[in-house]
Amino acid sequence: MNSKEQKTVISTFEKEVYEGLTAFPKYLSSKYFYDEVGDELFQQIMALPEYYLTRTEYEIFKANKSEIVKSFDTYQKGFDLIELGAGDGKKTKILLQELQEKNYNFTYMPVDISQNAIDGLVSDLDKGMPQVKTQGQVGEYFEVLDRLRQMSDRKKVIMVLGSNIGNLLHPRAIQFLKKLYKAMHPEDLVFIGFDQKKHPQKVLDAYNDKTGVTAAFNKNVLSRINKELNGNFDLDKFIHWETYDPESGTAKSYLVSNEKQTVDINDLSLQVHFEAWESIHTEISQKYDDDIVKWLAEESGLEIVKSFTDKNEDYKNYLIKK
Ligand code: AVJ
Repeated sequence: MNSKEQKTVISTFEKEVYEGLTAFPKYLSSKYFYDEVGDELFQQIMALPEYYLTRTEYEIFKANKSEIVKSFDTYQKGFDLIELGAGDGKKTKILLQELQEKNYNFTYMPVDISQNAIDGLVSDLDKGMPQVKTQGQVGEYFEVLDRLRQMSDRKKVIMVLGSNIGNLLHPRAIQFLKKLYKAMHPEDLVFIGFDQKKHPQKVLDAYNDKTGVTAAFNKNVLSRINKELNGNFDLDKFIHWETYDPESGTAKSYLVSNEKQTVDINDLSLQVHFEAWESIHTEISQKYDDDIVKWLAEESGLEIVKSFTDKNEDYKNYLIKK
């Protein structure tokens, strides 16, 4: 093999798929669930009766919108409202509407890695809420935060909704919060959602819906490997399996091979062998309580100011300062 002729750029996806499927035990990152198909499946998940997270955060915003936006800008001097991983903005619109009605001076800055997602959200807001100043930001979270810190001295309120932090185990969550800390001026705030520990069955049901949408979402990483790396996974030979450990608060998703099989991934020149019932770990969805969130914040140099929750305390949004 001539290395000069083989000078192909290896993408992060290729590298991580190779690493994860040659490791023992096997794993793949949940960030690869999200392509056009995956985004659509996640929209369906958010509408599932079992998936309480989105609905509950929406209810918390509706019930507390006035107090929430007051806590963003106590001195009414104006601020930038930055949302990391903005999605379709349905929940955020409640807060934007409230800020608008109460005449707060703010600019909404949704941040996403996908130009497409940002374009869609910005044009939707320009139509539906033309009075709200919106500046979409495309890029990696921390690259954008860096850019913003250099750009303006305005106060920042950084939102991370949907319990997105739950995809990180505690050490990586602390790394993430430390990076937020570094991007913050002393008066800046973080407004962040953490899904709470609850009846273990309710957690399991949220990630194992009857209609199989979550299973399809989980298997979408295999579809992507088939499409993008020329693989031949047979999706019917893997089952979606969810576990929840009430002690650690960690929900985990797996794809389990239901027979001994070999899969080819041509673009990686890789053959992957599966024993019968061997697993691929694909996602963690961490659940929290006040003590854990307090510990994560303290480890990162941050401090909880207050929190907002629903009547079952299924989900909490924390206002956090430096
Ligand atoms: C978007 C990461 C918060 O873990 O609850 C939903 C993703 N995975 N169903 C979550 C997800 C399966 C979701 N987060």
